[in-house]
Amino acid sequence: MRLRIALAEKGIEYEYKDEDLWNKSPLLLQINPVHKKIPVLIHNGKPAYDSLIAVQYIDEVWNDKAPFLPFDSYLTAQG
Ligand SMILES: N[C@@H](CCC(=O)N[C@@H](CS)C(=O)NCC(=O)O)C(=O)O
Repeated sequence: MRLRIALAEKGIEYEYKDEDLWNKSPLLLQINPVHKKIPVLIHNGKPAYDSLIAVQYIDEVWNDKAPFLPFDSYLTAQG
């Protein structure tokens, strides 16, 4: 949900793929071979995983829209 909200907030169109966590797809195993977890954001053919890191990635790449996070590194580190 975290990624879907972030993508919606930025107005980004995307393709959503459901994942059966009891029978993980070859795509998931290929793009997140260490953790094998969702969500994974694939952008320009490259994966970003862990939802918080992917949200930060979205915020930085689509930086023409209102930011989610403060630009002050100290504030960001404080969460
Ligand atoms: N901290 C990670 C947690 C990811 C996570 O635990 N995902 C769960 C689903 S919500 C998962 O893929 N579970 C499958 C498994 O552990 O094999 C994030 O926020 O992305």
